[in-house]
Amino acid sequence: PVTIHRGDYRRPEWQIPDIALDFALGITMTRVTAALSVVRAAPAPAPLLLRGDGLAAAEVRVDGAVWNDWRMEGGDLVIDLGHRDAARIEVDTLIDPSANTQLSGLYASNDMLCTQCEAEGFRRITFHPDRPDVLSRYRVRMTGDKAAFPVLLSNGNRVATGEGAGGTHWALWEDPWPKPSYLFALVAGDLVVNRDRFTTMSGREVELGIWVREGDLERTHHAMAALKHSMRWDEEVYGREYDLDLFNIVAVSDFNMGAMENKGLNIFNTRYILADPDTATDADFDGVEGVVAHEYFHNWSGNRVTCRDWFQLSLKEGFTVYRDQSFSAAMGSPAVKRIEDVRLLRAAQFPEDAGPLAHPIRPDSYQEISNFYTATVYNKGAEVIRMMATLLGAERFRKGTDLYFDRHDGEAATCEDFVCAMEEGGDIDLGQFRRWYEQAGTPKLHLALAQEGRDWFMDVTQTIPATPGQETKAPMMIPLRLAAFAMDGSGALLPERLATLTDAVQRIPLGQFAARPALSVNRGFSAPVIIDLERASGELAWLAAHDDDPFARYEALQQLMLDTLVAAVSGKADDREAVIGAVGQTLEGAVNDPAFVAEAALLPNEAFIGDQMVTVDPDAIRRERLALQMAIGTALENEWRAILARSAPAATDPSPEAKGRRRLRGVALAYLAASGLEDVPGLAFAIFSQADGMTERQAALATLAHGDSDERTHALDIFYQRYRDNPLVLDKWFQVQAWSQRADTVATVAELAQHPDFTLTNPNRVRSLYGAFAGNQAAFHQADGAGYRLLADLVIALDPRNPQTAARMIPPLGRWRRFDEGRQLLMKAELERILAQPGLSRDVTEQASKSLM
Ligand code: HT7
Ligand code: ZN
Repeated sequence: PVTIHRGDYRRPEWQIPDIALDFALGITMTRVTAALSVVRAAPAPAPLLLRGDGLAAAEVRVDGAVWNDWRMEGGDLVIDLGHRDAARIEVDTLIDPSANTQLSGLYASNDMLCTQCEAEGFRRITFHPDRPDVLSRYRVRMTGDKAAFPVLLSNGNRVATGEGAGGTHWALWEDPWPKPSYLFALVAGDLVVNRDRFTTMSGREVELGIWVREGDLERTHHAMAALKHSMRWDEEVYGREYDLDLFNIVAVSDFNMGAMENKGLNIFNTRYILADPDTATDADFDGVEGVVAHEYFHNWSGNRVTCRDWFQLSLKEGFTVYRDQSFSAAMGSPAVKRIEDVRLLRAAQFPEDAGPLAHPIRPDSYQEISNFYTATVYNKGAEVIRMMATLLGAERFRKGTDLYFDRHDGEAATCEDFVCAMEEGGDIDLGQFRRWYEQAGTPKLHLALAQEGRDWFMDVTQTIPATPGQETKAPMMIPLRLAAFAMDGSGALLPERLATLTDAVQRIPLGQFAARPALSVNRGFSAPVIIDLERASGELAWLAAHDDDPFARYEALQQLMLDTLVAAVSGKADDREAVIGAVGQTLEGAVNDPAFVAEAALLPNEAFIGDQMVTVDPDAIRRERLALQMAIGTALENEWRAILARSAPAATDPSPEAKGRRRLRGVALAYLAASGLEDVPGLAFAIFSQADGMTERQAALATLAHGDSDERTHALDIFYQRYRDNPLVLDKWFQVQAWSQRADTVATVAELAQHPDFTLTNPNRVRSLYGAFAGNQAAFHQADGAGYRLLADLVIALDPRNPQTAARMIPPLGRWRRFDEGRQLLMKAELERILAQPGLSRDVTEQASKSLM
């Protein structure tokens, strides 16, 4: 496979100011006539290279006349235009959307046609340079059967419609904003719309539409509210106004990712649009709000200012994730949102940064760009933006973003452009900070308190692990929020301050104290680093109860739990009583702040416990975590029962308080279930049956699914019968079983893969079973390798149909270095078996071969 290097970037030799596309739509045959007005952008007489993937050119016309001076190079079309500096190129292509199982390009989902062009799907529709630094104004004419496709949508504004021959109709769309091909979109289908309006800050009226299949309309209201909140928030916080008269969103069932920010026509996975209390959990509602915001925010961070090349992906994704995180924090509880974001970072990004697929947020090379839509580019990318915001402060950060948007509006920019705008707008030198874009690996800070007389210091040693292709690292610039407390209750000794680390070894003065202070460090998770700090006895419990930063309180309790679990797994003495005491104390806040208490009381997940160990022992981790859960459940039984005894808030109440109470009830039920009390299956079943919404119903079902009761079988059956016709809810039925802590989960997953409702054609269904299973550490890593075999079988079966989704299933197998020798051999054997398959896609080849390195 060909490797593409960031350093090889060359400016495009041709620009295409205008594109006219004519689609004669059909599910099994669509004819595309593309007219590109090309203009030479480089002095050298280079031929015009138009990328194609699976296309055949029937005829090429230049300035209206048939042109023969062209050739195919692989899938690409190369046209020799001699010394012409400008031309109108016309090419016809025929495509079969029904045969497009990759879900990239133009494809059919149910009976509708839709597109997905990021990153390189446009070349599967028509020949085009298909690189993000070629920006064009698009004019799109669509013709189709009126009965099959009553709704015809594309980017921008609909400027004309009409009736055609033989029961057809057409629509003409024009997008006034030049855009790269990856933002092109088209939808044709039988859809209904939830309509609304938004008045922008300058008083312009925008028509909003969320398009779904008949029957789903009532589940679009939350998405619509989220859209309007996002539009207002971007005006207020970033001064960014929407710029078209129309903003449409379409929900499709078959989609490789969460959603896509096509200009004026976002296309969404139904999972991130449809939500009502009966079928969606609070987490699902939050997911809808966050993804709607994310795609909307891309209108500026991604569309108005786009990426020069795909190595710059984090320019739009990291920044936009930071923006959507800030938005969701403002809509709900900032502390809880920060905890959730950090938990996700640790679950998905830290392992990536520590494994064979580690890469900087701005990668240096790739074989298949779809493999780089990663937690590193997205979530670590967001942390990097957050650190700049921390270093600059809110006001100067805003100056920086204003400068960035104004300076690069209408351009294809780079990460370097963003950092330069931050430096100028924020009046700060970010020279060393740029290493966050260059170096992979999670920095580790070893901290030690030192004393000289009454003066106390924090000694910091910064190390960054070697990652593939990067053996040695230079120290990073790290903003670390810290404070120090006296544990005698006399209050803070050192109020919060921001220390900026720059050196491999650095001493930070803390001040003069009579006794060793309790250090509160990386408050609010100000930097994506791992902290290693030896604590005095009782310090973590004290911080868990008294720290004035809620995130730091959460961290202290998690660290206490983690230390206890790691000690137990390693056969060392553990301090369960301290954990029980700290959880008990935290529960005292259950009435005032149930959402925070629920997050804080949760034990660290099994994978994160494994991340703390030299060699992961999945069985011991499962055993000791369950034992601690049982101990906490039993010791605090009365408290958990009291939480469940309070009446549940109505499922229709979406307030943060009600959400927090529901979350805490789920945590309480899980603790009681872990303690093995006899009445718990009955209690869980009662909650399951009486629940007036999906949050409680799913929590009870998931709890039952771990066990072995009649109630479990009964509840799974009821759930299936009730929701078998609702694909998003049926996904949950697969998911809770794949998450199960039962010993027979591998066999259950294998069985579920044969279930009539399981299908490889729908990525949500695949993720709900296999994605959940791969995250179930003890089951996936079953010692006989059956879990590995199951996942590898899936990759092999899925690759010919949908390589993007297949490739996303490989990283769990690439973590082999972290396990014992027996598991290592089994995991590597499965990666090798995958690689031995004939005709393997570029996507899977890259992920599997790098995973073996
Ligand atoms: N920018 C969007 C990326 C995306 C995508 C990438 C590869 C293959 C399919 C895809 N669907 C959407 C999503 C986002 O970050 O907003
Ligand atoms: Zn995005």
